[in-house]
Amino acid sequence: MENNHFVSTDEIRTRFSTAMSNMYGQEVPLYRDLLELVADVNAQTLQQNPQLQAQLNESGEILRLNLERHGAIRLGTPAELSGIRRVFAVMGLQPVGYYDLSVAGVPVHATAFRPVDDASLAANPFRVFTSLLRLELIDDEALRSKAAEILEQRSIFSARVLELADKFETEGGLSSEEADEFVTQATDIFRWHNEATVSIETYNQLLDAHRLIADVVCFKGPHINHLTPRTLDIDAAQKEMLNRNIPAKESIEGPPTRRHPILLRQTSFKALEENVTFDSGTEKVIGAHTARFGEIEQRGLALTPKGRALYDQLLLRARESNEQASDSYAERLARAFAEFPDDLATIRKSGLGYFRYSLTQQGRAAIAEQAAHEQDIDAMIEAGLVHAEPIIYEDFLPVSAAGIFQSNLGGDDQKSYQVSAARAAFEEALGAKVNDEFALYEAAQQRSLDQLALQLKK
Ligand code: OOG
Ligand code: NI
Repeated sequence: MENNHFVSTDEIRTRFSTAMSNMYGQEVPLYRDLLELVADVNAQTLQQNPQLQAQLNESGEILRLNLERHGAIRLGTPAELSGIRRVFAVMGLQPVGYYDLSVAGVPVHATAFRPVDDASLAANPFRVFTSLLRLELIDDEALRSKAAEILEQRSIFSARVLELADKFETEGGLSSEEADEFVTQATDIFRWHNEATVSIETYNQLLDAHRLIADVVCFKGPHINHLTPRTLDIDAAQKEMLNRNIPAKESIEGPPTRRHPILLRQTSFKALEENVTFDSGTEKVIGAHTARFGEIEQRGLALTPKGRALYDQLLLRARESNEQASDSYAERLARAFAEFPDDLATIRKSGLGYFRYSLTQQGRAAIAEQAAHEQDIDAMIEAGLVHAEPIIYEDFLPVSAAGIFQSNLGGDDQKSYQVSAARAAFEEALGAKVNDEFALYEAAQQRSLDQLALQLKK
């Protein structure tokens, strides 16, 4: 039953992402410069492209354009992960997808907590890439148990935030005042602490095992490590970072520049070095830690398993074909992706991407005049009766995520781990199964087709 005094999970998510943005802007002032840069690039892109402007106006997207699209956190224990799942559920975030980063030398696995239905994604697309440290990947047994012990001692949730999550679960919602209190408490989980919980010796030992292990283990909580606004032109944003002396990572992750963007492209500024106080119990020393940065993303068409397989194959080719040293990575990437069709009709007809189908004005008129009948979807599109709109990719890419991790850990050590994905262990820690991303896109496409079939039968 609808309960009128509850605020929607979408509203709680919006309050939360706003609070996070304000907090992070204060903690990392360079992040505010990044937001300004993205707003400038977006304004300029729209000015140069009236058609895009009209399209974003019509979809209402224009209102949300410069809002954050995602953030990222790194957790230490299964209990933290299952607790976070409960906290995020209050703001309408569900775990989607499993990402194994160990293959790329990062000792974590991850999921994306995100809205799953069309209306919630439209209302506020904020999501959180959430990693769980895989302590079993620390070789040194003594160090491994030490890290586990340190993590056991911290508790990242206040009693009140768990109480409010309980209340949400048992009563089905929160009042506006409770939601505000919840947002304050939830934001606090991700606050930066410039005092480490360990001595500088322990920190350095963990840093040696892997920089990321030190970042997760040595602090009071899982500080937010970046937030990410959405740009309409990531190539322009990357250039502009350099123009403004923002220390950009070397290359953009993901697919190359295309007429019709696919999946996700990302770039970031490198993590800042921040002062941290280390406490051995008898003395305090000031050291530094690098972990927190800012990122920019551009999203495009969601690919089917077939499209994704092609993407993975071409990406691998570009990354491995470095025989001709004179080629830049961007050139190799562009060359490899020449094989990925760049017109929407071919992409659609080859079953490479997901689309949302709807009647055009002409289609609606034809129905009203009873001149339309159910026929082949391609024929209806060609006749101008039906429009196929690309469904936007809402998830992440493991190879890209690894690139983002690597460029922001500071240091250039490359580790490798001889292990496989551990999805079952991750889901056990989470206390739930992760949603299958392809099934969600497939369902969104199918809903539009069902709706269309219904309209054509009338
Ligand atoms: C997460 C890196 C992954 C992305 O956008 O792919 C990520 C992290 O650094 O904790 O955020
Ligand atoms: Ni990110």
